Amino acid sequence: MRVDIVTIFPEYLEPLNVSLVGKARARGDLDVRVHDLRAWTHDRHHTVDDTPYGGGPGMVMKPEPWGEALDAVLAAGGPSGGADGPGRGDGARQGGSEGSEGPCEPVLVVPTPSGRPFTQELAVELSGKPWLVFTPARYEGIDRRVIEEYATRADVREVSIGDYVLAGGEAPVLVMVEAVARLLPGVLGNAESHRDDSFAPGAMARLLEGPVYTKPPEWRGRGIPEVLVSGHHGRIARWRRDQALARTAANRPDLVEQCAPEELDQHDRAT
Ligand code: 6GU
Repeated sequence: MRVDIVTIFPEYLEPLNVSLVGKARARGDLDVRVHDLRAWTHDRHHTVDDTPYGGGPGMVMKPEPWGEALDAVLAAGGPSGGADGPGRGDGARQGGSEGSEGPCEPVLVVPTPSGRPFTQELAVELSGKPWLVFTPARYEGIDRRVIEEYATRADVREVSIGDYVLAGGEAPVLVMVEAVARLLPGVLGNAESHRDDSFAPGAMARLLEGPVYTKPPEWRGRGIPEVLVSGHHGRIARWRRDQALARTAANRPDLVEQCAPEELDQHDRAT
C-alpha cells in the first residue's frame, strides 16, 4: 500500500517509523511518503493560511499550496509511480504493493472534526485500497474549493476520529494509518489476531473485548480466573463472552442495545 501525507509538520509523522507501522515500511508492505506543504509556497514567509471570508476567528488554509501539492503528489502516480516531488519525500521506493497496472484512483482522506466517524469498518475498507493520500490541516481547515476540486480526481473522504477537537489533523493521521496498517496482509504476526478485535465486523461486532491474563499465575496475591486453565474450551468461550458483555454494558451501553442475542451465540461458537 502507498500512503502520501501532506502536512506543515512533517516531523509530527515521525512515529510512523516506529513499531508495527515502521516494520511494515521496512518490509515494503507499506510505502509512506511525507511531504512538506510549505515546499509548494512561493512567498518569502511560506504562507499557508489567511483570514476567513465572512469574518470569524482563526485562519483558513489557502487553496494554492494545497492545489500545487496535491497536483504533484497525484501526478507522481501512487503505488506505481516513484517520484518524490518537492517537499520531503522520505523513504526509498520499496515496491511490494499492488498497482503496477498503471494509474489508480487514490482515496483522499481529509481529517476534520466535521467529517464522518472513523470506524473499524472504514479502516477495513481503506486497508483494501492501494493508495491513500492524507491532508492533515491546521487552523480552521482548508479552503472548501480544494475538497471540491479533488473530488473530481479522487475518492474524497472527510473523516473525524471522535467527538473532540484537536489542533490539527496530524494526530488523526497517525491513528488512521496505524489502524489501517495493522490490517494489511502479513503485518500482524497472527492473521487471527484481529478477528476478535473490539469493533471487528462479524459475529462479535459491537462487543468490547474482555480482560486478558498471562503468567505468572499469581501476582501480588492475585490469581487468574480458574476457568482459563480448566481446558474446557466451551466454558472459556462462554466466560469470555460474559466478560465482554459485562465490559460493554459498563463502558458502552449504546453498543449492547444494538447487539442481537444470536450474535452472542455466534461469538461462543467462533471462539
Ligand atoms: Cl480528523 N481533526 C481535528 N482537528 N480534530 C479532530 C479530528 C480531526 N477528529 C476528531 N477531532
